[in-house]
Amino acid sequence: MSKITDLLIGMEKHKSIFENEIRSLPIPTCSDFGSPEKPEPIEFTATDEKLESKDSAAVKEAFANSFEQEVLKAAGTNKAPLSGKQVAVLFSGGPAAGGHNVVYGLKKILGNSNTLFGVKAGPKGLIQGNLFEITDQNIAPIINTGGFDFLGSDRTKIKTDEQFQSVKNTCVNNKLDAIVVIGGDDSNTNAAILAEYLSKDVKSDGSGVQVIGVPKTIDGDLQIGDILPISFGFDTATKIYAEMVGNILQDTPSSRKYWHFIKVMGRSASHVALEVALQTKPAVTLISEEVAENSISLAQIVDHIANAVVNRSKKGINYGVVLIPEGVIEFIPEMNSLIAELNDKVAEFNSELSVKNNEEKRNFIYTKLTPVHAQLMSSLPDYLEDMLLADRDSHGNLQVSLIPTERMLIDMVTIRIKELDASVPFATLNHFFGYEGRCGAPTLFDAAYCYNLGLTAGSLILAGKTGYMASVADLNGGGQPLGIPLPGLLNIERRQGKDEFVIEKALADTKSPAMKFFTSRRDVWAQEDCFASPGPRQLWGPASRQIPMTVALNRNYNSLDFNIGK
Ligand code: FBP
Repeated sequence: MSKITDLLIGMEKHKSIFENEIRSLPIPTCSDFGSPEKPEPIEFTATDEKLESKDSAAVKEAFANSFEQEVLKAAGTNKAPLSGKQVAVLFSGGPAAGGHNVVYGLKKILGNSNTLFGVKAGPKGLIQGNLFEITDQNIAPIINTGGFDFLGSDRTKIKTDEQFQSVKNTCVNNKLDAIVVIGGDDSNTNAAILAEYLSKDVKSDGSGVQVIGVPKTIDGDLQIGDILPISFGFDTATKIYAEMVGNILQDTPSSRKYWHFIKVMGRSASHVALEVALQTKPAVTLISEEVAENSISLAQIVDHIANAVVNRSKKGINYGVVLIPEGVIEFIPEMNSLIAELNDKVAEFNSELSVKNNEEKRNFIYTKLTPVHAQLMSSLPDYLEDMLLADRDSHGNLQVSLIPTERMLIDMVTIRIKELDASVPFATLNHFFGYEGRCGAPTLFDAAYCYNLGLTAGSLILAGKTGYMASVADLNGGGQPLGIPLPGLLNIERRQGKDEFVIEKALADTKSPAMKFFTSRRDVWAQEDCFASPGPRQLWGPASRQIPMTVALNRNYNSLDFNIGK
C-alpha cells in the first residue's frame, strides 16, 4: 500500500507515467536541418510564389520597411548564422497543443551562442517587460507536453502608441534582437505590425528588432493552400473532439434515447466541425460557410434538423448526433447583419453599457438598433441576447464560445418537431467540446510540426529575416520549411467601426475536396448509422502518423500520413 501511495505522490506536478514517457518520444525532424540530434540553422532563398492581397498597394505604403511578397524556402545549411542574438518568444491568444515544442525547437536551433527569453503571459507580458531567460533545464520538462503553461498567454492587442512604445522599451531594456510571436490570425497581424514598427531606430546604431510569427490556432483558420497546410493545434484538438464524439455516437444506439447536440470549438470557420464529422460520421453536421453561402435562415436550419430527427424516427432510430460549429450564429444571414450592427453599437456605447445590468442593456440597445434588428434581437431568448451583448475581446471579436447555440437549437427544434409530428420522441442533451481539446498532449503530428516550426522560426532569425511567418509544407513528403512574408497576407477589414490591416481568416471552402466528399456522404449518414469511433489519439503504432483528413483531401496527398523525418 505505502509503495503505491509513494508512487502516486511521485506523479504529482506533471510526472504521470504518460507524461514521463512522452518527454522522451523521438520527434521527427525535416531533413533540411541535418541530423535530428543536432539540427543546424538553414539559409533561405526566394521561391517563385508571390503573395498578392487585394489591398497590396495600401499595405506596401503602410509597411514601407518590411514589405515583402516572396515566399522563402530552405536553401541548405546556413554557414554563417548570426550569433550573440537575444531572442524573446511569446504565446498569444488561445492555447493550442504543441506550443511547448515550438519553444523547444527555437532553443535547440539558437543553441548556446544565442539567448532565448520567454515572455510571460502573452502580449501583455511583452508590454510590461515580463521576461526570463530560458535554460536547457527549463526546456526538458516541457518537451512534447500540451498547453501553454510554460509561459502563459493572453489576448491583448498591441494597438495604442503607448503600448508600441512600451514594447520598444522592453526591447531596449532587454537588449532584444528578435521577437517570436506564436499566435493565430490576429496575433500574426500584430506580428506584422510590430515587424514594421520595430524595423529601425530601436537600438543605438539605428537598427531594428526582427519579428517572426508562428501559425497557431486549433480553429485551423490560419492556412494558406500548399504553403501553410494547417495551423498547429488543429490536429490534436480535432482528434480529442473526434474521440469524444465517437464515444457519444457509440452510446446513442446503446441507450437508444438521446439526441446529442454537440457544439465544437472554432470561433469562425467550420474546419473543426468538418474534420470531426469526417472522422466520426454523425447524422447531422452544420457547416457555417454553407449557411452563409446559401443564405440559409435560422428557421431553415431548424427545419433541416427537425426533418432529420423525424425521418430517422420513422425508421425506429430515435437518437443521433448533431454537430454544430461554434461560430455558426455569425454566419446565419439575419444574425450576421444583427451582430455587425451590434459590434458597432457595443463599441460606440461601451461606457453606457458597462454600467447597466443585463435587462437594462437589452432595453438600451433596442433603442439604438435599426427597427428590423431590434425586432430580431427581442425575439431571441434572453440568454442569447445577453451573450450577444457581452464584452468583445480586445480584437473586437464577439466571444462566440460563450454563446449557447446548441441550447438555442434544441429549444427551436423541439418546437418544430411538435409541429411536424408530435409523436416523435425527442430527448436531448447538449455539449460544448472546446477547452477540452486545446491543451491535451500534442499528437505526434503536432509535436513534430511544432518542433520543426520552432527550428524554422529560429533559422529565419539567424538568417536576419523579419516580418515572416514560419511554415512547414509538404507534410505528406519529408516536410519543407518555409518563410511566408506577413505583409503579403494583409488585407483591410472593418473592425470595431474602423478599417484595419488584418490577416483574413481562412474559412472552409465549400468547393474544396474535403467539403465535396462530406456533401457526397452526409445524406447516407443522416439516414442510417454509419458512424465511426476513431478512439484516443495514438503516439506510437500504426495510427500515430495520421494527419487531419481535411488536410489530406484538400492537399491531394496520397495517404493519411505525415512523413516528416522519414
Ligand atoms: P485562437 O484563435 O487565439 O487560437 O483561439 C481560438 C479559440 O480556441 C476559439 O476556438 C474560441 O472561440 C476562443 O479561442 C475562445 O477564447 P477564450 O480562450 O478567450 O475563451
